[in-house]
Amino acid sequence: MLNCSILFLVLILYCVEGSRCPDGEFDKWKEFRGFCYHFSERSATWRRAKEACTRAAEGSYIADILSEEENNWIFERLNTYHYYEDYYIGATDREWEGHFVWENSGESLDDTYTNWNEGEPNQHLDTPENCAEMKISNGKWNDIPCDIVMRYVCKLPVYEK
Ligand SMILES: [Ca+2]
Ligand SMILES: [Ca+2]
Repeated sequence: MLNCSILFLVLILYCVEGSRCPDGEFDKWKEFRGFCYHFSERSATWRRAKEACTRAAEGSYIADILSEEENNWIFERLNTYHYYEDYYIGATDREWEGHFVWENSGESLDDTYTNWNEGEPNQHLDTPENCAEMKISNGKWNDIPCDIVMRYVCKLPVYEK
């Protein structure tokens, strides 16, 4: 009987755990380690992506990526969608060239975590490359012009809904 009680409790906890991310219009929220992530189906400039993330749910923002585990999880998710398109993340150096910060916190990437692709960030076009994307090919990051239109990742703390 005790075993049945424990099983029941586990089932309840599983159901509660499984419903902590928003659903509805933004139906691709997925939970990982205390945060929900939305992988957009629409494409937008970086600024529009940032605004869309803010609108998507109360407390959500264009995603920062703070650890290798988080980066790997997001990269794996992107691969499962088979979109063949890179995704904006929340890093920008539009305020101070060469100094990338996370849009939501203002924290320097140098103080948190970085996963730049080889040779990036390189600011290599005439148009400034002041926004960051995750490359769907390898999960690494690249700086690109903020006006390019692409998909994006939003992030939402589970307990701040
Ligand atoms: Ca730049
Ligand atoms: Ca670049």
